[in-house]
Amino acid sequence: MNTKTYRIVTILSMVMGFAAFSPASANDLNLRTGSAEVMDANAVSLQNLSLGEQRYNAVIQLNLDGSYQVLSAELAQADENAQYEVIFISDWSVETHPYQYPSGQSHFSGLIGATHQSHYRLWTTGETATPGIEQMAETGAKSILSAEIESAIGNGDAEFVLSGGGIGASPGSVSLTFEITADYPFVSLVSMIAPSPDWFVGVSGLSLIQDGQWLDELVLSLFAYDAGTDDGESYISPNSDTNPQSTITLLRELPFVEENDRRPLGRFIFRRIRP
Ligand SMILES: [Ca+2]
Ligand SMILES: [Ca+2]
Repeated sequence: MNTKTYRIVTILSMVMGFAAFSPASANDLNLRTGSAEVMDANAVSLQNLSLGEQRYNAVIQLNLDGSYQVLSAELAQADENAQYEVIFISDWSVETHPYQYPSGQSHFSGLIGATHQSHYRLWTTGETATPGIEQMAETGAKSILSAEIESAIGNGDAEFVLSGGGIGASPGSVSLTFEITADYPFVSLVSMIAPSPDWFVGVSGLSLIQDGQWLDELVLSLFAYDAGTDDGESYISPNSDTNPQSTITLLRELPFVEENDRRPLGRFIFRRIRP
């Protein structure tokens, strides 16, 4: 038995919970598997066998005497490229957030973000906002943030700029379709809450690959963040630079948290279109 075959048998034995070389019948197969396909009368193909953090695909021959034989097994890899749609749904209304709600004015600026590697951060709570995040959070403009992302792309930290529409009147929704690759499987995406001093919603460093596979769907509730760059405390506060600049924080007070009730403003739904 060569090393590779030994490793495969060991893997399957661990998954099945059998001693390394015990015979097993089809009825004894107790695998956590994403899907199984009967190849012919004697063989089954098993995809996405879970073993710790890894997933494996295997073809197993089932013998008449109840024994089995591993014909092949390999680490399951995510496809190199994927395409996703992100649907931004805003529930933010006078019903969800009655305190000083800016009726007739409430909207969200155009989506802006990036696909990137794990170490890169477009924004992080507890850190100071970049000039691009400040501009986005205060005015909804994308130019500085786009330039920062282009610079990160030039450095090899990010791959694509994600740029989409906003929500002209909240509640409402908008969607954006984007490409993503296995080398840059993380997404960061933001939108300004408007009107507001420097408040925004978004995600930071979200991986669309889990356990080696592209996710089918991921739903994330959106809460309000303060960019730490403007002092205003209500939706229509006049512009007033925070000096010195503060850090990005999750807003835990009015108008977003009332009597300890912190309701999301909406959600991002990431849906895989292909493969
Ligand atoms: Ca602020
Ligand atoms: Ca400012």
